[in-house]
Amino acid sequence: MRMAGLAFDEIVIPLDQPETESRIREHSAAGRVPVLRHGDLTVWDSLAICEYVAELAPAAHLWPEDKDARATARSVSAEMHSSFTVLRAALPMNIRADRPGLPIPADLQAEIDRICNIWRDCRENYGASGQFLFGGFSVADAVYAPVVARFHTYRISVDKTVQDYIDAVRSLPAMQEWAAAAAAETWVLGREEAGEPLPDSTGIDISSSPKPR
Ligand SMILES: N[C@@H](CCC(=O)N[C@@H](CS)C(=O)NCC(=O)O)C(=O)O
Repeated sequence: MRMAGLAFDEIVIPLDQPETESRIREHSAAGRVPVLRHGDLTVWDSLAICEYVAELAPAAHLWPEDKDARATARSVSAEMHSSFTVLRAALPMNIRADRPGLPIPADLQAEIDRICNIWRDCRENYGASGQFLFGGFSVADAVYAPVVARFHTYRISVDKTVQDYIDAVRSLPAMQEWAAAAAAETWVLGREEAGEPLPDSTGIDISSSPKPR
């Protein structure tokens, strides 16, 4: 919505708290965030929200104008939405953390390779007019933004084409605001930051290290 230039109010619901579920259910029976409320309408699930925002703000061209590019953008967005379960579990998104050197088992590397191939193919075939997967910023970039954040947090090794794309996404003011808001949060996410041990480069259980603010 920031990229579309739409004004909105944000209600932040901290995850992994005793009241998290009931607070989310005040807004959506699906029990998951994000949820968009627009007048009497509730739209839930990130991809449905992206589709709705693209319709609300046609001037933002959140889907590519070219039919083939648009179909490819929808395909890679749907693939992100429905796949990469190993990456989601092994590299939890934590935009304020800095965790280089995590071991990368073969199944995780396979998903990383698939994502890099998607980004490279989109950049090479459709991206010439800009810095993003389909040139100008699109829903596909929004959908992959959390993966960009993970690749940076865990310093995943990538080639120049992919690194340039990561840098472009991370340079977006909206992305920097997102990172700054996360850095200012005072709570610690149970699963990702304090719960399950995540080995760092020395193999030490970082869950016993001092918590970030
Ligand atoms: N497919 C959904 C997934 C939503 C989802 O799993 N959201 C998580 C946070 S990323 C959530 O709401 N968790 C609720 C909880 O942890 O209680 C989407 O993309 O909107």
